[in-house]
Amino acid sequence: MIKRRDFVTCAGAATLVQAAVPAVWAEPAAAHAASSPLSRAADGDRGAGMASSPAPAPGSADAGSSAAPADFTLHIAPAALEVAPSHFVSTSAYNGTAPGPLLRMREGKPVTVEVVNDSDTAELVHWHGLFLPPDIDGSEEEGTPPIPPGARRRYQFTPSPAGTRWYHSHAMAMGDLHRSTYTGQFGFLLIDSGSDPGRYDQELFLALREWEPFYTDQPMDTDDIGVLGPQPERPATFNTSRPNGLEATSQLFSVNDKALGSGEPIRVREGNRVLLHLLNASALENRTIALPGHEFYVLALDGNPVPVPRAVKVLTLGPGERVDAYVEMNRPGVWVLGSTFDPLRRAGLGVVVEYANQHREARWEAQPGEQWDYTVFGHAASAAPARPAPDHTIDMVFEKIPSGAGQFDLWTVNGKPYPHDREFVLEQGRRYRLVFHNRTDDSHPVHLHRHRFELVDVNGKPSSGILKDTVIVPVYGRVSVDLVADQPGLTLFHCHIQQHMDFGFKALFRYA
Ligand SMILES: [Cu+2]
Repeated sequence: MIKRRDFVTCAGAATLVQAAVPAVWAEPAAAHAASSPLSRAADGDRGAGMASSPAPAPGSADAGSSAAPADFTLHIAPAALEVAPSHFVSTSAYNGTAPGPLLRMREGKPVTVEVVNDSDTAELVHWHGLFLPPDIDGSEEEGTPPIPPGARRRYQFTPSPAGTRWYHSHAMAMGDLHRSTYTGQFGFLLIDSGSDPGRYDQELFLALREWEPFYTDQPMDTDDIGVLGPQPERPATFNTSRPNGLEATSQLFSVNDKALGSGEPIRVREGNRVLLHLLNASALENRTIALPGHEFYVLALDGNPVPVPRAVKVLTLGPGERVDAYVEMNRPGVWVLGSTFDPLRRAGLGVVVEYANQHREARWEAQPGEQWDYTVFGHAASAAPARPAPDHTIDMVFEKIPSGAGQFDLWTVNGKPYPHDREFVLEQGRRYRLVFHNRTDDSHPVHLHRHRFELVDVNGKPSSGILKDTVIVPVYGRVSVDLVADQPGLTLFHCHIQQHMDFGFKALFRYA
C-alpha cells in the first residue's frame, strides 16, 4: 500500500476524491492537501476522556473589503444540479456544486473565508463542529449577523478542533422548502492536525442527501432509531386529541449530487484501503447505510477519533452527523453502497462501488440483524477512565404538540418552544451533564454549537470517551452527555431536522 503523501505526489490531489467531490476544491496550498484530519486516529487512543479546555478560537468578520485575497471563497447562488439523467434539480449551492468546495484547513493556522451572497435572501453559513466565537459561528440566535442578498462578508478565524467538520446554511426555512438545509448549501470542511500517517489508498467524501422535498400527511418513517429499544421516556398514556401536522419528505435521494446509478462509480482495486468521510446532509431524517460484503472500520464520530475503533456492517447517521471509516476492499465485484431501506436506495440513496476489471450489474444484499450502537466505540467499562462528577445537571425534555403550529407540529424544550423566557445558563469552567428526555415518537439528532460533549449514557447503556457535537436521541429515549463550559458566549442547541428546529426545537445557552 502506498502512503498518501506519495500518492499525492504521483497522482495529483484531485484523483483522491474520485467520483465524490466535484473538482472544485478551494485549496489554498498543496501543503494543506497533503495531510488528513485523521492524523492519529489509526494509531490508538486519541479520543480518551473529555476535551481539555481550549482557549476560545479568535475570529472576526468584516464586510469583505480587504484587498488581500481570501484563502477560500464561497459564492451562494442558484444552481441546477443534474441529480439523475436529464433530471435537473433547481436549488441553491456554494460555488455551483453540492457538496460545495472541500475546505481543507490546518488546525491552528488562521484562515480567511469570504462568503458572497448572490442569492435573493439573507443567508448564514454555520461552521458545524468548530470552536468559533458566536458572532461568526453562523447562528442568528447567537448574534451572527446574516449576510444580506447581494452582500459579502469575510470571516477570519483559527480552525479548531482537528477532524471532519462541515459547513451549511443556518437560515430559517419555516414553510419554505427552497431554503436553508433543504438546498444544496452544504460542504465538507476538514481540519488537519498536521501529522497524518496516510494509511489509505483513496479518500472519499460522501454526503447523503435528498432533493425536491414536499409536504405530506403520510411521512415515510424509515430510520427511526429506538423504535425497538427500551423507550425509557415512553408516556403511560398518549395525547391523540389532535392530528399530526404536515411533514417534509422526499422521493429523490443521492450520494453527493448523483442518484444511485446516475454518476460515475467509485472505482477501487482489490486490497485497497479506502477512507470514507461520510456526512448525513439531510434536512429530514436519519439514514442507515451498508456496503454488502464489506465492513466499515469506524475511526471517528463527528470527526473526533473514537476510543475503540472497530468494524461494523451498518452505519446510521442523523442529520448533521459524520462518520470517518476505513473500508478494506477485499470482495471483488460491483456493489451498491447505499441505504439499507429498499425504497430509499431504489429512489437514489446509494453509489456504485466497482472493482477493477469487474463489469456486471451492481449488486445489493440485505444486511440483516445489525443495529447501530454508538457505545460500542467507547471504552469498555473496565477500561474507562474515571469521569469527574458533573457540577450541575440540566434536564431537557422534548415534546411535540401535534398541529401546534397550524399546519405543522410544534416542538418544545422543557414545555416551551423557542425562544425561552430565560436561557439555560452555564458558568465557565464548570462541568455539566445534559440529560435529553425524548418524549416524542420521532428520534431527534440534537446539535450543540461551539462545543463538543462526551456521551455518558444512551437509554441506560453507559458510554465513555466518545466525543460528539450531534447525537441521535432515540424514539422515547434518553441520552446523557457531559461537557465542560469552555467556550464563553451564546450557544445554540437545536434538533438538526430543519422542520423541528424551525418550529420550536431550539434553546440558547448563555454564560453567566
Ligand atoms: Cu427533531
